[in-house]
Amino acid sequence: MGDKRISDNIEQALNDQMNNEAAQAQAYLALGVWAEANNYTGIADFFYKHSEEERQHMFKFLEYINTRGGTAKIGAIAAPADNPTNLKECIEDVWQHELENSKKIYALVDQAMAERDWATFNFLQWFVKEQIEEEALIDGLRDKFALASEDKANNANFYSLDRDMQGASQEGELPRQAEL
Ligand code: OFO
Repeated sequence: MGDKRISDNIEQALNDQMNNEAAQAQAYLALGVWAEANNYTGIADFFYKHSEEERQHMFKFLEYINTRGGTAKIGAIAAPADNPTNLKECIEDVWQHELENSKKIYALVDQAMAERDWATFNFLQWFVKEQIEEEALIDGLRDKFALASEDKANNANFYSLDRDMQGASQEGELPRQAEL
């Protein structure tokens, strides 16, 4: 990979974030298991897929560190937090995970800028954009949960109605003409 073109500090910070992304993957995996055990199979599927995305993020850091002549160091991953007690807590946990991860990415951007390491600064822009998308994704999940459970009495039906409307035809059906 040639001479090292990142500072020791940036290499360390990128490695820390690589392991944070691995921890994110584990956290989503654990929540997927919890959701499946509680019969939320759709949510489990969503979390399992998202765990894979976080693992890909981990690989992006790994590849970048090595490409710049540094060394990716695979560290220990802390065990995921205790299981949530209910779905609301589960979704709020995920929301906090994403907000925290965004902060870590921004701190890395600050560090790259302070060191005038423009290659790393540029590499990190992908993650800045990705966190905007992930926050929007999880915030959308929070909205769906609120619509399905909290906003109004008996509103689970509104959630189903909303899902039905997604992709619904714009063509109205005319009433059958009475057969003469
Ligand atoms: Fe790695 O994107 Fe979420 O946290």
